[in-house]
Amino acid sequence: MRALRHIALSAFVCLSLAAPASAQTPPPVPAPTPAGAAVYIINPKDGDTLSSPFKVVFGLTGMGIAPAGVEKPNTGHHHLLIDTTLTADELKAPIPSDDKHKHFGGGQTETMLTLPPGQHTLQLVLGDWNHVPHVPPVMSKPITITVK
Ligand SMILES: [Cu+2]
Repeated sequence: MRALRHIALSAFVCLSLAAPASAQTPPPVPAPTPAGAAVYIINPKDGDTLSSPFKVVFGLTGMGIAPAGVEKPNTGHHHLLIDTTLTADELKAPIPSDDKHKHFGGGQTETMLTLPPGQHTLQLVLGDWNHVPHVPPVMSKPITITVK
């Protein structure tokens, strides 16, 4: 009886040690969106024709700006999508970082952009401290501009 109890205990300890640490770390929980939150592009305007470099000004109401890495309720940082959009699956994960997905993790509210001549779309998406869009996502209406 005593030996059996010892074996059972050993088996339990082994199983506990075998569990990888990552399995115990829950995935990042996306931050909830407060009612009335909206993000929008102040400049340029939809349909504008301009030359590079040009300034893009970000607008946000109903929420605050916090730098990336700072977890604070009802805040986030801007992301500019250039000639792309986020799929339903992508909206549940950290926003990629490349030429089409620009992060403003320092809390910036404007940027200078240089784009090749032609038509382009711009869209803003707010991401939480972990770069994950809020639930529901706070996204601007996409605008189309023409670069001379
Ligand atoms: Cu980000």
